[in-house]
Amino acid sequence: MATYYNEPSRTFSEYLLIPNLTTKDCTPANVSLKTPLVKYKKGEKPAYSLNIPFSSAVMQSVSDDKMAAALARCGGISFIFGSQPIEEQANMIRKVKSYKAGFVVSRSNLTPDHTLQDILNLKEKYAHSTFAITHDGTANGKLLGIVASRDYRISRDARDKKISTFMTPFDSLVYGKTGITLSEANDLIWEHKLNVLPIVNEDQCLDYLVFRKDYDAHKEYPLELLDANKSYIVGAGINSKDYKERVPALVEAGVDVLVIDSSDGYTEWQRETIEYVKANFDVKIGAGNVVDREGFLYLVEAGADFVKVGIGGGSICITREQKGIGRGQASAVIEVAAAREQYFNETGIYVPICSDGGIVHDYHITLALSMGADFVMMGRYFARFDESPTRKLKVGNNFVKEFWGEGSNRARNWERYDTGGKSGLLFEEGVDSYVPYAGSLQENLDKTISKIKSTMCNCGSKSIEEMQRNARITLVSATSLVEGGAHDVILKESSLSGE
Ligand code: RVP
Repeated sequence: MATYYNEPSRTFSEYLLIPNLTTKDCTPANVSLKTPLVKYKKGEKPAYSLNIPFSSAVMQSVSDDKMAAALARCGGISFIFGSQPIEEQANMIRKVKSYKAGFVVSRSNLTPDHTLQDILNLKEKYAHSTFAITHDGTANGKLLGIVASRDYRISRDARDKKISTFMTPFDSLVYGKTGITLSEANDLIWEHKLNVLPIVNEDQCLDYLVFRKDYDAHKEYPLELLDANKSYIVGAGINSKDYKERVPALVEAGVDVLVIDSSDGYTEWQRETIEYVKANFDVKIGAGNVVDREGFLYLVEAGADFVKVGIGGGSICITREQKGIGRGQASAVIEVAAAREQYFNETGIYVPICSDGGIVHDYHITLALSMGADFVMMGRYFARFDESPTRKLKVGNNFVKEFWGEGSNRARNWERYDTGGKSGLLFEEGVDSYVPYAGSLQENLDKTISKIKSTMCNCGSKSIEEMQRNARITLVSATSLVEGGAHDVILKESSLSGE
């Protein structure tokens, strides 16, 4: 006979937090959102932590290199989508790693024999205005000069004028030596009123460029998520089919953390994938998605460094309608968090869990964290921003961004939904949609984070761990939900336009 769960499974909207005593030192400025990303032993520190509990979804319409750099700069992590050719995904990883806070691998390079026209072509293609001139035109060749906009006059100079005749030659350049710190580089920039400082090694080969504007930006992002080399930390999605080819390429490109991206992770395919990665590479790997204790323990015993929770709750996901599998996101997180707690008590190993999908309001994030999630993964939330990879369009009077599911025909990410057997699936599990355009990532993150911190203060908690320990969470009835919004008033126009 089938097993029945007599309690209905629930979503975040069915719960509220009850405030605890707020002590005077419990202010948003004193709240830390630092959270573990990968498993660790009691008393030790995790190899990777996030400075904000946010990750962006493993989706074509959400997480490319641009999103990954922008989110790492704010303290979170992106998992670059795996539903693309291996080399393209590896290239995205390389791009993120080369963003290196403050130190940039030069992206526009030419030789002295190139011409002004070549400069103009590159300028149009990449919108860069500083060009490194190296002996072989590569980013790490011997540095022979720099060309900036002030070195030529588009109105007067012939397009075939050789770069060697108008570049600032190496002998006239102020440069830093490899190993210089960012603040020393900045001192040189200020002393000599430079816009860019090349960093060269003892053979005069170019290592990096340090731009004045990047140094300023670096100071503005105190939560940046960096590795030991001061490059951004980046994740990547993999599947349980081509991992033997994909993982080596991603590791070679410098990926920090992998995640097996699947709508149902409680499978032998995932166990084999984790075991292969653990046996062959020194790279962290998360797995999922699961919605119960059994699925969690299975993946943890296989070696997963974190576990992703959630089936069918994603905004573009129709898995529940199509296949009838899934569970309310809140119930799934609550059960998996309890299993994690028990596992920790028994083994002393803490395995972070990620609540994936179904975040609609900012307070859902706070609830997910209170219920035991260490971080959340979001698709729709990030898809709305300038930094997401999709087109911004005007529909009617509103700007929107495109957003499609990995299980939609458009993404064709059948590996994510494959349950073995024939390749290619017969039905979709996701839709193609628009989301309202919301501006820049940072602006929106700042607002969301202020709300989370403010709620945590209401609940008397200065860290996510304290919140998980102290939170008091109540179910709400359907009628009290109505009471929670504006009600029994006639709203003015200005209030109607808010989100
Ligand atoms: P949301 O944040 O609600 O937009 O959900 C994003 C999540 O939805 C993803 O991280 C993934 O788990 C899931 N997803 C992605 N594509 C699809 C689909 O096509 N069904 N679902």
